[in-house]
Amino acid sequence: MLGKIALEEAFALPRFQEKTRWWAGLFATDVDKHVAEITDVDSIRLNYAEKHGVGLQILSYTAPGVQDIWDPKDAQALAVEINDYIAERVQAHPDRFAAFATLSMHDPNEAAQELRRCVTKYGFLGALVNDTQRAGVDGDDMIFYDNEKWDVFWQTCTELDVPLYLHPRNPTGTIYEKLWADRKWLVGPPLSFAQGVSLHALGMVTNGVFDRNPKLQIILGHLGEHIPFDMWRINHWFEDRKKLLGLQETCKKTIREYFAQNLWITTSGHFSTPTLHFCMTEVGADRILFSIDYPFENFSDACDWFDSAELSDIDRLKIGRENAKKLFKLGAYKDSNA
Ligand code: GRE
Repeated sequence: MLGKIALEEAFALPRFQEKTRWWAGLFATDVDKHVAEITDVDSIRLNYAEKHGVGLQILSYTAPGVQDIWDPKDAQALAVEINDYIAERVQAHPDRFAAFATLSMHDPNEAAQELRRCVTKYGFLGALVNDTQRAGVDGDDMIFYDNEKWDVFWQTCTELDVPLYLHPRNPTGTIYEKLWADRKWLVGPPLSFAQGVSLHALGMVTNGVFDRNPKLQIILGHLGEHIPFDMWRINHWFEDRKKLLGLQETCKKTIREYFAQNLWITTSGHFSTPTLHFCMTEVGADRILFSIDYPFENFSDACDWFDSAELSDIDRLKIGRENAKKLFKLGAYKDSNA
């Protein structure tokens, strides 16, 4: 399929070669190739896109990124630097690249302001945040965005009418020591990423973020970070037990209604037809968006799979590009109507 849109596509700042190598060493089998791919915002990924029918790539700063920086001033300075950098790269290929804002999430007002700057000045399509923000004197605290303090930020998202992609980051500090240090192979895609993001997303659901901000749109990668598989069980416990015990006060709708009205899932890093079909049943083809997760995954695995997956033409178009066109209110881009 031509003109696919991909929206969990990472880049790194060239000046962070060392950090990029360290992170790549945890996940990539060919570190040099990974570093070259993630630092390129030009011909390497444009060539892959050309070959595999990706029309538009919505780029975002790699994990753990600014969420790893517990000094608020340093975090804000880096976010601004990243946004100014990627704005320039996107402007060089506006029909092929777009961007999500990178945000320091120490302070809801500051995050809202930087999001507003990126959307109004640069035309960014929303923001991507790597789960909780590290904070505190030694980085061992974690800021969640699922409490009322963050409503000012969520109001800005809805006012600007842009979604936020809630992306994973690695467990750190005490949480890493207590839960993951002795089972380090489960850090990342096998388990920790989905656990972190699903906790945060379901925290937003149960703490009333979507009731207070009914227009808010949140995107989850990796076919929903395990939540669709548990939909029946979550719904059963919310509706039949927890709401009778008090959850009703902060969470008026059902989990399925939040998925229909506020949540989106992408295929990033999860190229399985049975799982996609399952998600189409549980979440619906109207809320699923194609994505790759480049360069942690590659274009051919994602695109060859998606282009030949057993799907109706209508569903392939919806998931491959039409849903994203509507969500991001996109104009023409390369092969947008091919
Ligand atoms: C990511 O999307 O950021 C990511 C990593 C490491 C491994 C896999 C992955 O940072 O998808």
